[in-house]
Amino acid sequence: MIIAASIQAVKVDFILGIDREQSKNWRIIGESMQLKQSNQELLQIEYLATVATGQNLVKDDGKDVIEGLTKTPKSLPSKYFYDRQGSQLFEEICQLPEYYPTRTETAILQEYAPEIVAYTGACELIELGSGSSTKTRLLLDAYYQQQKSSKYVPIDVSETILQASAIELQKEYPNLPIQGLIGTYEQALAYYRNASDNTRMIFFLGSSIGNFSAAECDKFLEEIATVLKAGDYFLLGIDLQKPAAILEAAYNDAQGVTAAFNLNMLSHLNWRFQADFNLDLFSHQAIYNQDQSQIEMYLICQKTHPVHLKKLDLTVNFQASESILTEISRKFNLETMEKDLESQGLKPLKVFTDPENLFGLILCQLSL
Ligand code: AVI
Repeated sequence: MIIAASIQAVKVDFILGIDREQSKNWRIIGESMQLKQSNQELLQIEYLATVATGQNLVKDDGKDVIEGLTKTPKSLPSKYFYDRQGSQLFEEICQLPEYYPTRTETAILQEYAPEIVAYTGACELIELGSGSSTKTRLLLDAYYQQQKSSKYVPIDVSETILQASAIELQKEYPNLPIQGLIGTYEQALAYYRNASDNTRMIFFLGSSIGNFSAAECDKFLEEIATVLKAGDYFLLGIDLQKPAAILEAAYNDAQGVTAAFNLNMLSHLNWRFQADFNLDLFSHQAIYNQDQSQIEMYLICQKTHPVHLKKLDLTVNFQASESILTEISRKFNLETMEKDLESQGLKPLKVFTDPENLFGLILCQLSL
């Protein structure tokens, strides 16, 4: 959903259950935080909030949980994977032998980052869903070496990860201005609607776009095209269609990290909404839906029982074998995605892939 209200960066006191105590290395300056003893001109962390309400949209009121758990079949929004533990588990998933997307995209960036710089020239780099910014370093290195980056803007909902990676990055790239923004993609895009004279490249890596439904994906690309000005760039990472066996192995790893990641969503709901999910009564399942070209992750209930979510004043009855859909991860066809981008005015300039065509990176430019 795209937020119509205008967005500005403001200080808020509580996000995702993490309180300001954890930010004792930070001091509040006006509407943002800057790291003590850091080069204060160069590193800044801000929270995105709606101007109209002053409300932070990362910390929502759980309406989406009520909606998902009271309909048939049940589902939960995948954003609830990412509390502190969930973000940590996702970092572990990225290192798994079966989970090829991260290392394949990294290899593509290793090989082609200098070519991407050659296409775009100097620009402001805006990363949606930056996480620990690991792969980003390959791009930053290439831009930095050629003195082509004017600024790096990592955007993530996780305050802890954003702070930690921004501090690290500032040490590694001491002359690079970094403006970390804590918030959702929607907030970030609304914030970036303001025109800027600088050339910008928004990048969205890791095939996170695969976690959007087809309709959300169209809306997202439309919004990207609205936010950019003619001549700006968009770099998109997408996981490509491939045999079900490879995909199902990637989402059912032998060490059970993906299972822990999926189940952690219930722990997250437990602390956030004072719920009493018993994790032993649910199991992880990931299947490839060939017709929809998407991995579907479920939590399967093992025994009929009620669950109470105190903060939401909600009791939900679960039947044995009943499933909760927690995530879709769509797998794309490169040509179809190029057409979709083009139809939004985002003209594909170059497609980068690996030798096995597992993963693709598409560099686009908003039509002049
Ligand atoms: C974040 N996103 C792109 C991951 C994916 O592959 O869809 C999330 C994930 N879920 C299970 N493993 C990884």
